[in-house]
Amino acid sequence: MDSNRGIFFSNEDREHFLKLLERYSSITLLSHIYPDADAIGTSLGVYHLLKNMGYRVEIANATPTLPIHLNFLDGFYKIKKRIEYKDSLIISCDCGSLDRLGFDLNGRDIINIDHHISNTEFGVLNIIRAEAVSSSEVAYNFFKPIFEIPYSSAEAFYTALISDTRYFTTSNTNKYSFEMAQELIDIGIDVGAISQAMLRRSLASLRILGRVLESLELHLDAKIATMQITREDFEVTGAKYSDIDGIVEYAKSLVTVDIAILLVERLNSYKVSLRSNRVNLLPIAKYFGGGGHILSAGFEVDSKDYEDKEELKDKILEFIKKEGVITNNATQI
Ligand SMILES: [Mn+2]
Repeated sequence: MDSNRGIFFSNEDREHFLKLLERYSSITLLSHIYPDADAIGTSLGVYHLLKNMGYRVEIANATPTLPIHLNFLDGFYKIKKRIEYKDSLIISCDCGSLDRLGFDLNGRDIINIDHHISNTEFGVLNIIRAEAVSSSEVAYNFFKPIFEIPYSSAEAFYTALISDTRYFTTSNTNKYSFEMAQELIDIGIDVGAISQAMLRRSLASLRILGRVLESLELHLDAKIATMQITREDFEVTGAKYSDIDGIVEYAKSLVTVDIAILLVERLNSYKVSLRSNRVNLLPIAKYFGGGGHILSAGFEVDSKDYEDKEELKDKILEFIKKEGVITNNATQI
């Protein structure tokens, strides 16, 4: 990733934002369904800074159960399951497409803050920087010249930053990630305490991890690793969707592996996560109707379009073989 550029915004972008804000008496912060810590952290961070400026703000997410290890964040229990404000300005955080917000937003003005390269630009104002390591990096850099960043926002933005960079270990981590961390530390956040809180996990997440690791298979000279989670795995372990966040990284960590694939069986669909250290995954995700980032992408397909998940797995592997996604170059270190 290009590490020579910070995240930059023009004055017009910020003026446009402030103009939109003037037209509304209330604001609703949203993030994508089945949120990760970037989605929750970025939306909570923006929520706190707008509240701090005296705006009337609410925060909501359409997912029934949120990742409980984020409960240390100020405002976590204020996140509603539905939108209560009737005519509020919507601010979407970390969400690549409108359907992933999970609410009917017909006729609403949306400000779209994100870092997914595949973002469909569904906002009246789109504040999108694909080079940002987290949506919180986009939000933080956008707001810091115009609003004070209160402690609770700093904590939420930092949580989002360490989550999307996997504690500053992803290949897109750069000097700006650390600069942002330093500025947030200057606001007074306790990085040790945040990391310790973030590293907590539920018993169900450990139980399901054991089962997922059992499912590991290697393909194409061990360059591809697949893992799966069945509905039975969820039932037996009591795990929620939020308990499997990051599990795909275990498959990616194998020395031979260029692409890690996790297939998750849901009620009427299969959700697939793709991870790599060096292969562009977007062509695969897009072929199956999804999107994401270059090295971290995914998609969801109707289960009725496939005999079973084995057929879906074969189709993905077939596509990878046919399109030559894995080249000899790609495996050189
Ligand atoms: Mn993100």
